[in-house]
Amino acid sequence: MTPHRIWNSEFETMPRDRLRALQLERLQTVVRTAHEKVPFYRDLFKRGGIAPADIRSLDDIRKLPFTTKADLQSGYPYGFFAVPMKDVVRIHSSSGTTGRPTVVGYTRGDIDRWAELIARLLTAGGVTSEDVVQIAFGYGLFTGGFGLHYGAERVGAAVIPVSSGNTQRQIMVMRDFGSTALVCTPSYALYLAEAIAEKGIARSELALRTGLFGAEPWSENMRREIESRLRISATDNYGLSEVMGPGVSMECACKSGMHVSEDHFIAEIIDPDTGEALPPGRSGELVLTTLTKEAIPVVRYRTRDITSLMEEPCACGRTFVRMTKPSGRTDDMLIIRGVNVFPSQIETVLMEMEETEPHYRLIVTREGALDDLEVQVEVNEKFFSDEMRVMRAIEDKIGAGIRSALGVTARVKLVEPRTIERSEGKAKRVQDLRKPQ
Ligand code: DLL
Repeated sequence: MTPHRIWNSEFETMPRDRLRALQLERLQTVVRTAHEKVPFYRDLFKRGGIAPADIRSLDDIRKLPFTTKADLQSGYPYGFFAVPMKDVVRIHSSSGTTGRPTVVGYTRGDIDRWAELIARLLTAGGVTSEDVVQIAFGYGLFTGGFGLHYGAERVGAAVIPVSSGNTQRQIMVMRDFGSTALVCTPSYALYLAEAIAEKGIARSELALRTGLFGAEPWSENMRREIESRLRISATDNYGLSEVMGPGVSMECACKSGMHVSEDHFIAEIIDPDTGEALPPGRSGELVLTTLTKEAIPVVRYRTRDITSLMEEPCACGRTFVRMTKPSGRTDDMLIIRGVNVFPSQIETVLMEMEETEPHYRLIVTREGALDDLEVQVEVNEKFFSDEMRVMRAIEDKIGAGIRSALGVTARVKLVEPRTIERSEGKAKRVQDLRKPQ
């Protein structure tokens, strides 16, 4: 077996006691800076009865209040900046689908560290200076395109900044420019795989060997589907604009959890209802604190992403904790007749059925006092039939699968192949018509 490639062994394999000492030192600095430079934090700490000098150990982080998305939104646009605009060299923003967008800034040092973190991510996913990296994330206010770009250059790869969309051009570029690594959302990777097959392009015409996917939840079954359709190895990576963008955590070749770059971030898991810290292994809401961000230090940010932390050592040699694939967000969780349902759990069931394609949509409505969940999923061409009876039997089988896995009854509706809208970025699979749109 080839040894695991690590971009920055000094930090990525640092003994945990040294790492913890480094984290404490950096945490103290961040809390001091946030207190000194950002009025919001000064007020927040004051209301919480805490002063920077009270942070004497890493566990003291729990004394600090949380920061929420609503807090960041209240500072729109620059209320959270800890440096003057002359020191800011880049601005990105969240899409603002849930209210006001959050605007994030980066100093030159932040951009430099971001490239370092992305270089770690790409190296963990098997990318080297030999690779031709096709970046099909949007370049723009979204952090995906530019974020991955600078890290790929740092690794020394040949970067193709094709950006998102225009699927036919993506395929042309992939084939003619000899892309060896693909960077995009998992749902777009699947769409590309389908479009490549439809075009009748032989696998031997493509040099693609690896894919680095993130920015949305995807199940293990979805990974298998993408790996077999594109015949590549696929790794996951996680991040969010409020905290930096991509590069917070990434999978290594072991593909068993994403290593959090703990020299730059502290990760905690809390019970989303009580705010209580949860021990390793327990699933809850991820809370992140930045340790090195200059333009916007973020203290105990409630990500709303549901995951758990694994402290066991990893075979790759990295000493950073790993987070499991986020199952979803607290605000994406559907409550169907009292049962908590994450779309990714339904995806897992659907992907186990050979009769269906990995394209689905969930529609939630309310009839009187009762919630109704409709699962629309494309039927595989091979199983498509004009006979109602045959289709009904497949629907019943899927319904039974969902009931036994999630304890919820869903109405399953098979739809014809290629009728569900494909996504070029983050897939929108849920329509909750109970909420005002
Ligand atoms: O999606 C940053 C990013 C870009 C990450 C490219 C990875 C690759 P936002 O648009 O602010 O930033 O969305 C952040 O997306 O809170 C999660 O809910 C979700 N998310 C991101 N990565 C993953 C992942 C970027 N690997 C939000 N698995 C986060 C599951 C993810 N969810």
